[in-house]
Amino acid sequence: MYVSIVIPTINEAQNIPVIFERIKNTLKGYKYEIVVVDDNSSDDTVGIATSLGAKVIKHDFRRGVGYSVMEGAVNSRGDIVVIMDADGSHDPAILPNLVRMVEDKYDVAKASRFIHGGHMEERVISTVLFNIIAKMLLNIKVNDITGGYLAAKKECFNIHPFFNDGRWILWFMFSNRTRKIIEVPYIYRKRVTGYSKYGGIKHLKRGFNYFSCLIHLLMLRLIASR
Ligand SMILES: Nc1nc2c(ncn2[C@@H]2O[C@H](COP(=O)(O)OP(=O)(O)OP(=O)(O)O)[C@@H](O)[C@H]2O)c(=O)[nH]1
Ligand SMILES: [Mg+2]
Repeated sequence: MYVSIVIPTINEAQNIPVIFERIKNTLKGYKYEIVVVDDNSSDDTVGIATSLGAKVIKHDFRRGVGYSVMEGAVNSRGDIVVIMDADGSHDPAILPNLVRMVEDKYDVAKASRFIHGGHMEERVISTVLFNIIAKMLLNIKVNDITGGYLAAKKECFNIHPFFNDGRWILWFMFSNRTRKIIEVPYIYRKRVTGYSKYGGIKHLKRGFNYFSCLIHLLMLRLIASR
C-alpha cells in the first residue's frame, strides 16, 4: 500500500531536512510521499521541503493545523495516511510499526505516550490528567487522545475540520471512535529547534480550548446516544 506522510508546518525550515532524512531511513522498502501543508511560513520551509521532493500545499494565511491536516490527507495519494509534526517530537522510528498495523487490520494506529513503552519529556501531568478524563467521558478506548501522531486509512479523514487547531486530534479520534484502533508506544521528545506555535499565554488558552472541546464532544456523544 502507498503511504502519504502529511506534515503541517509553520516556520520549520531547520527541522525539515532532519525529519525527512529520518523518515527516509525508516521507511526503506515502502512506497511513500511526504505532503507538507504550510501556513504561510516566513522562513524557507516551503523552498526546502520542495527541493527535498515533498509535495507542498501552501496557504497565504494561517488556515490552522486541523484544516491543514485534513486537506493534506484528502489530497494525498496514499491508501494509508500518516500525520506527524515537523519538529522531531514524533519519532519516525515507529513509522513502520504504525503503517504495518493499518496494512494488517486496523483503521487507525495511534502513536501513544501512555501505554507500556511510551513516555513524554514535557507537559506530563496536565496531558496525562486530561487524557484520563477525556477517555472516561468520551468512552474512547484509547489512552492517548491528544497527541497528533498516527497512521490511518484514508477514509478516516473524510470529516469536516470542525476543531481547527491542536484539538483536531480529539475530534478525529471522537469521529473515528467506533473503528478498529490500536495504540503503538513512542517517546514524545521536546522539539529539536524552532519555536512552539502554542507557547506562553497561548498555552493557557490551549488548555481552556481543550476542555471546552471536551464538553462539546461530550454533548455530541450524549445526543448521539439518545
Ligand atoms: N499548517 C499549520 N501547521 C501548524 C500550525 N500550528 C502548528 N503547526 C505545525 O504543527 C506541528 C505541531 O506544532 P508545535 O508548535 O510543535 O506544537 P506543539 O508540539 O504542541 O508545541 P511544542 O512544544 O513547541 O513542540 C508543527 O509541525 C508545526 O509547525 C498551523 O496553524 N498551521
Ligand atoms: Mg511540537
